[in-house]
Amino acid sequence: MSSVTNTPPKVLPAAGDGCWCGSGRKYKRCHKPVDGRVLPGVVSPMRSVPAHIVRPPYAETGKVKRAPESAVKSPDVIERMRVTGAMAAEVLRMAGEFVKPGITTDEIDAYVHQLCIERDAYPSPLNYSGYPKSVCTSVNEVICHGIPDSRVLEDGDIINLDVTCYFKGVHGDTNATFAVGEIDEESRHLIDVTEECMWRGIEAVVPGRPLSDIGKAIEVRAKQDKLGVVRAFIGHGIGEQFHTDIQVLHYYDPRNNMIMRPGMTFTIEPMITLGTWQHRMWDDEWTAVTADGKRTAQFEHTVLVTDSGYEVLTGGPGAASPAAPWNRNK
Ligand code: HM4
Ligand code: CO
Ligand code: CO
Repeated sequence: MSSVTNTPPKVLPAAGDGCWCGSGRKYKRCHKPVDGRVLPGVVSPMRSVPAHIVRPPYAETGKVKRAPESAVKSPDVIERMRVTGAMAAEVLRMAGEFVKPGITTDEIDAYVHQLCIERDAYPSPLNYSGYPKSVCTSVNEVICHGIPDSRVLEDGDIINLDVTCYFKGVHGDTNATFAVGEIDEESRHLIDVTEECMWRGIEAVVPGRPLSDIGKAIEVRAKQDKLGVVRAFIGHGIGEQFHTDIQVLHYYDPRNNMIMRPGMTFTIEPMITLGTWQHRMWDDEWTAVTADGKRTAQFEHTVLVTDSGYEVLTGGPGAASPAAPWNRNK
């Protein structure tokens, strides 16, 4: 283990030689950059949040201590979650409008950070388990939790922005995938089907039914187009804590059998791929990429189970809706 390192040397090995990292694998099968894949850039220092903004408990230490939290929320918590959810939706919409070729993902982070603090909200990702930035920016084959850095967006990239705000003591979590300039047909189709998968999942939210209905609906739609469904990252309960113990799988598993009850709040956030569902983790321990390097897209909403179905808490103006194209002829 003494030779294991995270920092590449100045002189890199030949393709067939042992990797510099000490893994024992050949360099070309380990850390050799692959043409067309996303390269990590430089991560700027952590941004500060003005003292008057109320912080979640992990903000100072980076340590997430899970507290007991009821799955069914009180009317007061639900009302606060509507406010915070609408705020997160607005920040996501504005951040999406900011996306264009030539900007860096760090500039997107600076913008999202500013949009949150000017609304007196704390950007939930910041220092959550030590996450160093205020938004997740996941480009091309990055599945989720991409860290904003000095990488410049290129015409033809796709980018997911995952925004979570903490305001009035509750979190609102929503994400969407955006085109950078002109994108190819296959990427456009991936984005459109992924958004539809999210809505199929949301429409499966019915009180008295098991959570597994959500994953079933998503998986069925993805399979129609031979697309992959990522398994390692799942939707989650949300409320006074960013992630609570409700698990929302995006594929069918009969063991995901918790019954949906009015007042429950959770996210639905399918990650859909052009190839494999399997992932690899970068050395930063955050950035998850597809194992085959093919593109992936994601959409997310925070939803409330109601007496008759669902309410999207992160809807707001600009969000897609069940009136979207795939539902128009129903
Ligand atoms: S951390 N986004 N997401 N996502 N975490 C910074 C930005 C982040 C997550 C996350 C989806 C599902 C679950 C989780 C989670 C613990 C185990 C600490 C509660 O971190 O469940 O975190
Ligand atoms: Co999110
Ligand atoms: Co989430």
